[in-house]
Amino acid sequence: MPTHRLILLVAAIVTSGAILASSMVTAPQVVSRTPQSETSAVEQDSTGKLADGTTVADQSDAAPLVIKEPNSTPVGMVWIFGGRSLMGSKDGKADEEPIHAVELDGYWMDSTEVTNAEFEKFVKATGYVTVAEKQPKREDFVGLVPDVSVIKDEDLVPSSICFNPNFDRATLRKDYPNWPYQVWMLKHGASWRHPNGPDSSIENMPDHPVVHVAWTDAVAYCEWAGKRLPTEAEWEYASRGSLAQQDYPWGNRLQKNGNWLLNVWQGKFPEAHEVSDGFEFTAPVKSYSPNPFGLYDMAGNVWEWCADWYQPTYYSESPRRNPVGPEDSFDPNEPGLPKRVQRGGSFMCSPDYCLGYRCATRMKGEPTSGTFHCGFRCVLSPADYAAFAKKAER
Ligand SMILES: [Ca+2]
Repeated sequence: MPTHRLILLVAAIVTSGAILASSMVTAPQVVSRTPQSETSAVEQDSTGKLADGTTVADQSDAAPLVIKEPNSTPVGMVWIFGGRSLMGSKDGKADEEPIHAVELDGYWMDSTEVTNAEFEKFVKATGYVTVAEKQPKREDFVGLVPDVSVIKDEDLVPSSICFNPNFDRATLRKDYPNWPYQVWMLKHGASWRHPNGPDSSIENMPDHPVVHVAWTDAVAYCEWAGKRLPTEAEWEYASRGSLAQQDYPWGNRLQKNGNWLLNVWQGKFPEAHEVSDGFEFTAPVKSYSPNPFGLYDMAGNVWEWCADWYQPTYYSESPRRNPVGPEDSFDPNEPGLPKRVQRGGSFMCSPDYCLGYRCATRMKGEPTSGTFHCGFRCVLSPADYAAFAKKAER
């Protein structure tokens, strides 16, 4: 995912017709349903045998999983019953392996991505200003780019990342690991209020997912709402909707009767955007059918921030019960830049680009960079319910 900080550098050093600076390009990454029984775990057959060959009875190393919904369902959320599921895939990049079993206690999850209307309510209540709306300082980039002096003064203005439809087609090099920097641009004045730049508005888009929110902005919203960001394991578990090892949140097909089941990119990326699903950018939430858990847009529409730091090898060491991610991050494509996990893909995803809409696909973003195709949704643990309910009375 392009980052605000690096795109500033690219803007400074890329001359017309040139490709990315070699100093930035490192080694390519090798890297509705209610449970049939509220006592049954995900992906187990009628005998209790799980997909990884173990049984429910093996879950004896800790307190019983929280499976049954302990309180009334908060408005706009759905209960994700606890259980066991296989996480990861052998069909994607190396960071999706190894496939491993995780056990999660139940939680509530927003049924949709946080919308512009919801985010506006937060901003009006708190006066919060997002990263994209603030004036960046040159010193903000010390340690993150080799030489902050190359950043142009005119780029040190409130801005965020958008697609550049006028990218230089003659010099596009998809064999470079960071080639997306060639088709993304820092747009001055772009923010959650102006998703496609200062001339755009969300006036008629209250039910679209909010975008141009950095991870830090999403966390601030969650704290205000009395909720939190999902862990990466919670996100994938919820995405799978209790369906074992399917490609997408509802099964293995992207279309039904010729109709698209999600908002993604049709056509060759980034040259041709056919928009045959009807949405060039974001779609209103609930434009497509939910997954078996009752969650909308768990594939496509906008990427969603997760709580975890990103590391490509984390699955080799992930604890089984309620994993929360590594203690710090590492992205081999951009070493030195901290990255948080993003999931679910967006309207910019296509089969020849990122396949981000697969349940198992992992993405990462620098926590203070928002983009025009990334938003978030929240979760709530039973342990936090009382505090949430108190806040909800506001
Ligand atoms: Ca679309």
